[in-house]
Amino acid sequence: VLAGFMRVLSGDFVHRWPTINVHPSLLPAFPGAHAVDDALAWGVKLSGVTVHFVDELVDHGPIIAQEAVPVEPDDTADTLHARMQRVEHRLLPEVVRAWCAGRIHRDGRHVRIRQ
Ligand code: 4DW
Repeated sequence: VLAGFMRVLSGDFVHRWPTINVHPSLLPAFPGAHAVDDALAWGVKLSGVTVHFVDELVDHGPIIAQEAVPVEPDDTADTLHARMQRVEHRLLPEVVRAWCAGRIHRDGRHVRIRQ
């Protein structure tokens, strides 16, 4: 499980070890290391959090869960990031729990979580 891990893992690694990442945007919008700044600069009214399987590319693997986070008019990177993190701290453990319980099923890019 990656959370703020910035080194790119090889395809060999991530295909051998299913790997999950949390990213502070609604992918495929704003991939990369500066997603919160990029969303603010673009002027979007809604961003969010994505939990996804990691593949050999960056911020590219199949999406497991997403939740929207509003961007407020006076947001700075700090206030928006804090709002994102409150969601990340709930969504990532939820997904990890589902993975450990064998409730996540993947069919290509399509992922389902069984309740
Ligand atoms: C990720 C990875 C690296 C950078 C930005 C985002 C996404 C999460 C991730 C970590 N390791 C991964 C992933 C992924 O999605 N897919 C694979 N492995 N295969 C990034 O920008 N890294 C640069 C360093 C930035 C910095 O230190 O600030 C870099 O040059 O590697």
